[in-house]
Amino acid sequence: MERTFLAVKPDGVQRHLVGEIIRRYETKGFKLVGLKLIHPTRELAENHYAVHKERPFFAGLVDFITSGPVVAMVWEGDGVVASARKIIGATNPLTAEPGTIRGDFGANIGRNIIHGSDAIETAQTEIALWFNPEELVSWTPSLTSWVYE
Ligand code: DAT
Ligand code: MG
Repeated sequence: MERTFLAVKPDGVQRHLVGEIIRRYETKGFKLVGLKLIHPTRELAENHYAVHKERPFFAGLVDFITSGPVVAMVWEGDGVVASARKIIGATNPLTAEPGTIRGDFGANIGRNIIHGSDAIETAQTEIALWFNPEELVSWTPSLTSWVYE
């Protein structure tokens, strides 16, 4: 089953958006399989954003993501990678559609509240970076037959 990595960034945690964000993925019908509050090290943050290391905003991005606790999550479901990104919205909250997390709660590209993996392969890499295998839980939600045909 497809899995994605989502992280409520320090701004989302400070602004008490953790519950609201989890609610959106729960009520959508996705399954939570991993969850932890973690204050990321610089090494973890630099690894996570390695693809952006040549970009001018890289240092600021790493400073920001290491500035406080992050809620790291793994969610599972058919098509969850792309769907979770749609629920997040565009990178810049100013252009993100209303109804998306960034569109509803953000006003600045450097404070865009949540991270979501951009592809199935990226998700696998990010899950392995942020979680040990034993931290991921296999379970059967009792609502499955009401969510999936
Ligand atoms: P996304 O988080 O939508 O996948 P990304 O991978 O292109 O976006 O960039 C990672 C993060 O870097 C993004 O969430 C916010 C920050 N960022 C991206 N482009 C930026 C820019 N032009 N100026 C400042 N921060 C930027
Ligand atoms: Mg990205």
